[in-house]
Amino acid sequence: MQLTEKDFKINNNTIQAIENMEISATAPSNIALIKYWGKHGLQLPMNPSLSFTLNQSKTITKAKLTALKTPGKKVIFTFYLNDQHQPDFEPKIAAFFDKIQPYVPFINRFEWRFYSQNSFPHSSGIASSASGFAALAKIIMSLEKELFPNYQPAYEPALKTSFLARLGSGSAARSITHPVMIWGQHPKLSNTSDLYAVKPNFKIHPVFHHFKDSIVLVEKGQKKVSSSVGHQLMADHPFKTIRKQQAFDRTLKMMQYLQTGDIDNFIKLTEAEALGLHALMMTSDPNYILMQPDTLKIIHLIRNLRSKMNLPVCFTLDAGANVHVLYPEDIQKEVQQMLFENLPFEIIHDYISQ
Ligand code: 2P0
Repeated sequence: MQLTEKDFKINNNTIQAIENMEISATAPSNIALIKYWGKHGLQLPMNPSLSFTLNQSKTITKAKLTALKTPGKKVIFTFYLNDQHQPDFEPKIAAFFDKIQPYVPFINRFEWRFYSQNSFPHSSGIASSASGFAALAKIIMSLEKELFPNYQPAYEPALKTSFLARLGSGSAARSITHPVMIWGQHPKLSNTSDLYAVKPNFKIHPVFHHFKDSIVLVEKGQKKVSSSVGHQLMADHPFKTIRKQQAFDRTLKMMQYLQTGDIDNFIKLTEAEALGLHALMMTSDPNYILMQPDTLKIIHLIRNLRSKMNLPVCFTLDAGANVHVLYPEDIQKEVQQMLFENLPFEIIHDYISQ
């Protein structure tokens, strides 16, 4: 079943009286294998994307709510990261509240204080917007449940969580359930949607169980190009049409490899997709080179390890210089030792849980 935007509008007037409340939520980060790059309208993706949900890298957020006597026009809130007030983060959160208001009209009845923490180091270059907005969406869904205890929507609540999270940050739509998520409507995958991410309807092969993702932090700090700017560059990109078709085809292929445990083709496709993402950035107008010399060194190191020691290890990249090293659990000793001996960078060892 495919849901429409109307389905997410709450249709129930019996609201519980709540004065004060604390709600906490944890949401994982995710790493895309098939990349979301390009969007239109209200956070709608240009193509489907497919991701692994991480386990260690996550955001933990506590919300303290106080009911207002008169609901505000805008949602009133303050955002703290690691107990420090972060006014820089607030415009994006305010825009998120504006976008979700029609679907969760009760949010302006409260004044909110958010206390957020990431399990990964601050400014590590790991996207915190995915886990951050997914955690906020989970909190708002918990509040919806408290306020409307008798409301039983005709869909899994996780779909609305993903729907709301998407309106904060596209990749946040995928930070909802484990181990794999697909966001974006695909004509061959009947339950997929541009509005929310879904957990695909298949079991991943045991070779991918507890699959490792060691994130090598080549570059810490703020992203050089904001994702929103990057996505916009796809609007008039010379390779837009071919890229779209490629992402649709690759999503199906990746699903097949994940199911059959075809790790050789998984490696080939994962790396092609990572390099393709950077190739799109290098060929947009203006263009960007987001890899650093060390990014390339690590890529060569991984490829050497694969060819010389015959180990099924590969890499993927986000829109930045950091490298995600992906490999099965049974070779973790060899790979982690190689990373430790050769790379003078901080590394976060994460994994894909079931
Ligand atoms: C992804 N990235 O699929 C791709 C690959 C980065 C590279 O989604 O503007 O922070 O908030 O919707 O989700 C990063 O973009 O962008 C991203 P917005 P988002 O993970």
